[in-house]
Amino acid sequence: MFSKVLIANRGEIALRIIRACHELGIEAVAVFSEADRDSLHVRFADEAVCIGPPSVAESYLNIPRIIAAAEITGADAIHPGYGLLAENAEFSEICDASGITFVGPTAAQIRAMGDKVVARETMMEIGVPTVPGSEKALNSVREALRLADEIAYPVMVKAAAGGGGKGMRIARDAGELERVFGSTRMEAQAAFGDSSVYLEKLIERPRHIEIQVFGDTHGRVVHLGERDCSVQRRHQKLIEEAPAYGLSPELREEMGQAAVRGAAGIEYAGAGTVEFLLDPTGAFYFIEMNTRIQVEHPVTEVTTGLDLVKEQIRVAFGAPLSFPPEPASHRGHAIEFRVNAEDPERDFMPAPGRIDVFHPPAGPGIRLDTHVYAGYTVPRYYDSLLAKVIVSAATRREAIDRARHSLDNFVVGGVPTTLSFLSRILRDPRFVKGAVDTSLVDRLMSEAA
Ligand code: MV4
Repeated sequence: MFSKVLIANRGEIALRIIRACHELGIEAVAVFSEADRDSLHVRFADEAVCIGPPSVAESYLNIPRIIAAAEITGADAIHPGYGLLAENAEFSEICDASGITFVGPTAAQIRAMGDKVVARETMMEIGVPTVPGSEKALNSVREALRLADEIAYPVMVKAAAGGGGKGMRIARDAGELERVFGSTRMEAQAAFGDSSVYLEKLIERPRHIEIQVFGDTHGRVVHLGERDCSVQRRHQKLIEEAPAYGLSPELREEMGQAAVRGAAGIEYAGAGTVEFLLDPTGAFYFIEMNTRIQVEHPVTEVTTGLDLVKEQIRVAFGAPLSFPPEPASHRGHAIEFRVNAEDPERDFMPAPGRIDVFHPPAGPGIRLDTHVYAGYTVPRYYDSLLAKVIVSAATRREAIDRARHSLDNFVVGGVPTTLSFLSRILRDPRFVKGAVDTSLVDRLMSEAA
């Protein structure tokens, strides 16, 4: 096994990875910016290296500094966590060239899934259902108009380099498509330095269902079930759960097998997530594949009993998957709530500052992934995630009850948080019934509090 792993991240996920290293008997090296000196990931690591000023560009995205930190401390591998450098193909390549194992996919796999047109093409070839639309990037408005007539309006214009909701627009008729085509192209050029766009049929009122997949370097690929991440606001997930409510065992298995085909088709090793849109008729379509550990991985850990971060490290070392060849067994229901330092009264504006009181919930069926403590100051330079509360119980109904008590008894003083908004969702009859789709949060927001 590796003897030392560097964690190129911060916050709760850095702590999560440090714990996984320690359980595997591996020393953990933290890197930190000048704004993170007092962070727990620095305190809990075996060694810590300051890599620069607060801005991410100068610290957590500063590849030469991170590689230097790994070389100075003699780390065998780098775990990127999520966000930051996790899906940066160049970083994966540079780790390789430096003789450091990147805990994640190859640069080629990151590139193939990062370009959404290539990802679509790849999945179509493998036989994974994709949304009706482009087979390649569109070269002109005329081409777009012709294709839209073929698949029928409404359609979506999406940036090939986009993803996660960035760089996409709806067109309900030809006039709108003519306008939207040019603006999406310009926006894509400005945001990603790549103006390629493609077309998809608009799937209305979809659920966001994603499948956790895992591969090893010995040719085995499995899926570990699905997560429903439909409760989102402006493409920020607020609540994620496993299993997805109301899926038939047949549909669940069909989606799982499609995801495995996709991952196996690109010889994927490590943790990955295949995202699907599930329409109200029960048809599902591939939209994206994420080649990293995700924020919401704990709900899958809780329902399968597996440790996905330890598994990532083992697989990166070259070990075969540690779990038996039978399909993963699942127990009960898990729901994750993201608690952010944001003000729901002010359009969810990030609200950094000093946390003077911090009383998180605890007890049976409650897991807390956090880097926050009383006296901690949330820096203004990074995302505003304070904690993930993961509740579990035998049934969805009991998990919801447990969540209500947990969130109501979670006291955070000093900064506004999204706790009250999460509580509101938990009491919404549509959520409780399991009638979740991607429009729930907007409808809740437009209704009086
Ligand atoms: C779509 C769609 C409808 N039709 N594509 C948003 C994030 C990105 N991963 C893909 N997204 C969407 N793609 C087609 N062809 C609707 C969304 C979408 C969405 C998807 C999942 C969860 C929440 C969402 C909220 C708005 C739009």
